[in-house]
Amino acid sequence: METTNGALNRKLRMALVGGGQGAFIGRVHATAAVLDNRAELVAGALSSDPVKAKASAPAYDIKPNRAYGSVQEMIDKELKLPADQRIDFVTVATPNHTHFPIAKAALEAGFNVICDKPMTFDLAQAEELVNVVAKSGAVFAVTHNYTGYPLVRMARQMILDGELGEIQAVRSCYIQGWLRTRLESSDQKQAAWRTDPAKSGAAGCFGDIATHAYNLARYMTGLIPADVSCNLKTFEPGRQLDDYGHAVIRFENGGFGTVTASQISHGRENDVSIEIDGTKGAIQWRQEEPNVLTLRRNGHPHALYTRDPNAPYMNDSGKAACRLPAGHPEAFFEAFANVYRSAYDDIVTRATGGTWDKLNTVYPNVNDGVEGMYFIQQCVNSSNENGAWLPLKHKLARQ
Ligand code: SOE
Repeated sequence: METTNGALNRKLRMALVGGGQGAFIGRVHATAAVLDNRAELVAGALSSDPVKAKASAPAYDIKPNRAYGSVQEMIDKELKLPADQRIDFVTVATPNHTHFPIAKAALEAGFNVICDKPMTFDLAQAEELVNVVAKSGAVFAVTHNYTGYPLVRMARQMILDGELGEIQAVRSCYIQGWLRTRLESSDQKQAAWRTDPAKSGAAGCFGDIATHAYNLARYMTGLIPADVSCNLKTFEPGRQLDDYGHAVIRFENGGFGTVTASQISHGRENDVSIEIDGTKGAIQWRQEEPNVLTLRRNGHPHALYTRDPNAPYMNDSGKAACRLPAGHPEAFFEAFANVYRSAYDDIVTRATGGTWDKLNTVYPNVNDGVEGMYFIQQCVNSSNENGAWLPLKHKLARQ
């Protein structure tokens, strides 16, 4: 088990925004954030409805005096607490259109922020948030949680170490079937806001899950994008936003990538998968079988890498993301917790007066968040221009 944050010698104090009754990802955040005993959930503004916000608190063991009716009330009252009691960070687990105002208010109050994806409602908000983060000096992480899987981190290190040679092609897919029908018309909360342009933003499927697939391709390969051609589609009659799409990406090194996302594929659950082709080898990974990664090289048997922190082939990046020995499956919660604990390292550094590299973080940061919003914007614009090639390299993205 981790020590309680080194020199800080105490648990970090967390506030959750969102996660009230009927929520999904809020509970995931609350579970992952405390998995390593480095943080405790002490406060929350769990719903935009003040009554529901307070009624949801017991489910998280949040005491009534820190179960707030609004984000502003939470910030005001937390700031009035003595420094050794107030929260250290705010987790934003709300629909997309509220990420920016909540994150901005928390950052300006001096709190660190862990924000769900996509980072904001549009690119303009994302670019402004970069400035707010810089001015605040706080830690900011975006929970592109698929970057937290041990074999994803092992593969990323293999690629950065040149084991696959030059990366020439990447195919990143995110295939679901849960919106095959108009679930949103049955008032299902998770479907309702994701399919509402006023809450989701310019894209539906491409905003909700293609952003994960694109972020994973960028995170694992390190390739710098040049431009994108995209076609989005709304198959379900009456739906306002895309529920399917393909994007083709040209990278600066001459490499080629594709991002495919679907919410309408019968029988598919949460099928994130990625295939990466290098000049010395190719890898394949699927989130629904996360403890196995396949490496292929012409003329060699196919190599099946299992998540084994004690295996000689497991590099330091993979090892650091493991909690259990081989054969004891680690998955969604542990990967989510890996994003949190990488962010905790920098939060502890900040709290003990240290400095850290704010751009090349292990966890997705505000610059990665901007890149995600630029991806959405350029894909929607390209699709509206019949698949026109549009620039995809953002000046604030990791280079
Ligand atoms: C629904 O598509 C969803 O909950 C996404 O919003 C999450 O980001 C993804 O991790 C799981 O599926």
